Amino acid sequence: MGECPIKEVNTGGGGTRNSDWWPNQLKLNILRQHTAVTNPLAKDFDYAAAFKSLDYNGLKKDLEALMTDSQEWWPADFGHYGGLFIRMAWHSAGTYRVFDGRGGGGDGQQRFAPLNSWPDNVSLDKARRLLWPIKQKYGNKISWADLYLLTGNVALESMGFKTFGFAGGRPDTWEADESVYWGGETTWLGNDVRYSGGKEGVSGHGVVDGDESQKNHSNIHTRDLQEPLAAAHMGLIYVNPEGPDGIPDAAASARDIRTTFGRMAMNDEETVALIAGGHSFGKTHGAAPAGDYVGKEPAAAGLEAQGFGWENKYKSGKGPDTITSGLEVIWTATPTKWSNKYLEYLFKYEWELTKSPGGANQWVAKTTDEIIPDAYDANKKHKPTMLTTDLALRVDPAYEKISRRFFEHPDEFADTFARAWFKLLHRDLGPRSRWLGPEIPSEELLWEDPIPAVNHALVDAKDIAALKKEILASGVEPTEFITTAWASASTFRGGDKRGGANGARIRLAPQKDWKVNNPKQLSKVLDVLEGIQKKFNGGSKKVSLADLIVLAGVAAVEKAAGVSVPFTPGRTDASQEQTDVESFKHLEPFADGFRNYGQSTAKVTTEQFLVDKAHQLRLTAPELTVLVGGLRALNANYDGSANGVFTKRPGQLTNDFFVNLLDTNTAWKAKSKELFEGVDRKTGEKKWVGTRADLVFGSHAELRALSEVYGSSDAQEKFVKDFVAAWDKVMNLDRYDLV
Ligand code: HEB
Repeated sequence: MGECPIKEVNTGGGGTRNSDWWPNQLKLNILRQHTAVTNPLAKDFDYAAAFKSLDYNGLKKDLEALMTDSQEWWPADFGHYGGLFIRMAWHSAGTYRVFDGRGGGGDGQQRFAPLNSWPDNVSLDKARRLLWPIKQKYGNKISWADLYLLTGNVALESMGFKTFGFAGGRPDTWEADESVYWGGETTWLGNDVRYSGGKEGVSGHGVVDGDESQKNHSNIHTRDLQEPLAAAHMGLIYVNPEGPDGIPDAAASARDIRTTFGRMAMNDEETVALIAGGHSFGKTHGAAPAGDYVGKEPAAAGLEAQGFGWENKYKSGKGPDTITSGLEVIWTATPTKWSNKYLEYLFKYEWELTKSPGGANQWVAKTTDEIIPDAYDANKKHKPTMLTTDLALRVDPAYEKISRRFFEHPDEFADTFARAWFKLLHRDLGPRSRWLGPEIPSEELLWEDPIPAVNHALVDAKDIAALKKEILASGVEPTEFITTAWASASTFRGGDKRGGANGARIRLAPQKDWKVNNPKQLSKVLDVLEGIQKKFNGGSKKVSLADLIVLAGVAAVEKAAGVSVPFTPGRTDASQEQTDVESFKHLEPFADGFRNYGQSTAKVTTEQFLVDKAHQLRLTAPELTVLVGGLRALNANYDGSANGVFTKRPGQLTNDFFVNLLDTNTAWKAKSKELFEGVDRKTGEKKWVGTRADLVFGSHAELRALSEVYGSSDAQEKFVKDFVAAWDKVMNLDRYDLV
C-alpha cells in the first residue's frame, strides 16, 4: 500500500496533517458534524412535514413494482429483488449496538464510507442504485434512511410476509459520520484489536475467504468481544458466515451470534427468528473466487465507476456470475415466497461440509433431493445448502429448542420474526413522537421506552412561579437540584435517542442506583420534589415529576445566575413496568466529565470520554466548554468534590472556572494520571485541584481558545447566556414533541 499519498497533495487540505503528527491528540471533530454547512436542504426544511406530504401508498406501489422489474445491468435472482433489498435494509439497521446506541439505520449512512465499502456490503451498491429512480421521483419527501428500511419492508410484503408495521422519520445526514468506533483494525475482516489474540484480516477488498491456516486458531470458544462493538470482524455487520475466523464450527459460531445479536438488542428468540426469517428468502453469491475477479470497493474505485464498486470480471459479472460473499447457498425451494421451509430443511437434512465455487466453507444436505431452483436456469436444480451460521440454529442447544418450536408453530415464528424485524428497523428511531406515517403499529413495545401521553392541563406561568418558590424554599441546596436535573436529562444519547428527562426514569431502577447519580443525595432530592408534587396535584392541576425535576434545576440555575431560564412543561412519568431495566443498563455512563465522574481506561482518556459524552448530548465544542465551566462554578460534581471547582464562591454561576484555570500565576503539577494540583507560582500556596476533564480546557489548544472567550473580562454576560442556552438544550434533548 505504501505511504499515504494525500500527504503530497499540494492543494487545500493536502499535506501531512495534525492527526499524522500528533495522532494521540484529543479530537473535537465529532462535535462539528452534520451541521448546516454540509446539509444542502434549507435551514427550515422540516423532514416530518415533507414526509407527511408524501404519497406513501404511491411510493409503496412503486417499490413493489420495482421488486420484479429486473434490470439488464443488474438482473434479479429468480426475477425478484426481494432478497437483495431485505439484506440492504438489514445491513443498514444491523450496525446498531446497545452499548453506545450508535450505528443503525437512522441516518442513511450506508451511502457513505466506510459502510458503503465494507466487505459485508458488497452488491448493496447495486441495491441502492436500483432505488435511485424512485428516490428521484419522491425527492426530499422520503429520506434515503427511511427508503432503505421501507424497501426492506415492502420486499417482505411482496413475498407474502405480513410485517408488523413501519414508521418513517429519519432525516438524512450528508457526510460520512466519524463518531462511530467500528474497531481499531487496519485490515478488512481483521479482529486483532477487538479480540485479544485475534487475527489480522485481508488488505484491499475483502470478500469473505475461508482461510485454512486459521484452523489452528483456538480461542474461538473463549474469546471476548471488545465493547462497544457488536460485529465479530472489521467490515462485517455481524458474524463470519463461514464460522468464527472462517472455521466451520457451528457451535462456536452460535457463541459469536449470541454475542453479536445480543449487542444488537436481540435475545435468543429474536435472533433465531431474524436469521431463519431472513434466510427464508434469496440466495448468496459466490460464483468464483473473489480474489481473482473482483475489483475495488466504491470508496477506492475509479471515477468512471460512478459510486459503484466491486467490478466483477468473472464472465458476465452479474446474474449467475455474481460474486458477493463468495458463498453459494440457496436456502429454500421458494426463495421469493415466505414459507417455513428454512426450518423444515434445517432439521430434515443432515449437513455435509463443502466448498462454494468461490472456495468458501458451506454446507450441503446429504440427500438426493434436488429441490432447489436455480436463480437463472429453469432446467437446473440444486440440493439444499446452508451457512455455518445457519447450522448454529440447530447445533446450539438453546437455539435448537427455539428453532424447533418455531418449526412446529409457524404462526409463532412469523409473529416473532415480524416483531423482531420491526424492532431491528426502529430500535434507534427514538420515542414514538418521532414516528411518522400510516403504518405505525398501535401496540406499545417495551423497547421503545414508552412514556405516557400528556392527559392533563399543563402548568401555566403562575403555577411555575409558585412551584419555583416552593422548590427554593424547600431547604435543599440549589446545587442538588442542578445535579438531579442534569442526572435526569443527561442520560440522553443521540446515538439511538434513548434516555433524557422525560419519563422521570431517574427515580426508577436502574438509574436511581447508579453511582454517578449519587443515590443517597438523589433519593433525598426526589423525596422533596415528590412532596411538592403531591401537594400541587391535590389541587385542580397536575405536574409530572419529570417536569418538576427539570423545573427544580431551572429554579436553581436562575437563583445562581440571576437571570431567567426557559422551562417548557409537557413531560410525563413512566412506570417501572414501562422500563426495561436490562436495556436501560446500557445508558449508565462509564464516565461523565460534566460531573467529574469516572476516569481513563487503558485505551481511552478521561477527556476522550468527555468528548464522547458531549457528542451523545449533541453538543458543540463551545457548548461543551460553557457547560463544564458553568457546572464547576455551580459545584455540581457527582460526589460534591472540589475537583475543578476553581472559584471562591461555589454555587454562583460565574466564569471563575475559566478565569482561574487560565491564570498564569498558577502552576500545575500532576499528582497522578488523573489529578492535578494548581499552586501559586510565587508563594507555593496550594490553590486548586482539577481532573483531566478540567485541565484539558487549558491544555488543548482549541478548548483553550474557547475558554479564553469565556474567561475574558467582557465575558460574564455572554457566559451566563450561553450556559443557560446549552442547559436548556440538554433539558429538552428528548422533547421531540416540541417543534
Ligand atoms: Fe443473511 C444473504 C450471512 C443474518 C437476510 N446472508 C446473506 C449472505 C450471507 C449472509 C453471507 C449472502 C450475501 C451474498 O449475496 O452473497 N446473514 C448472514 C449471517 C447472518 C445473517 C452470517 C447472521 C448469523 N440475514 C441475516 C438476517 C437477515 C438476513 C438477520 C434478515 C432478517 N441474508 C438475508 C437475505 C439474504 C441474505 C434476505 C439474501 C440476499 C439476496 O438474495 O441477495
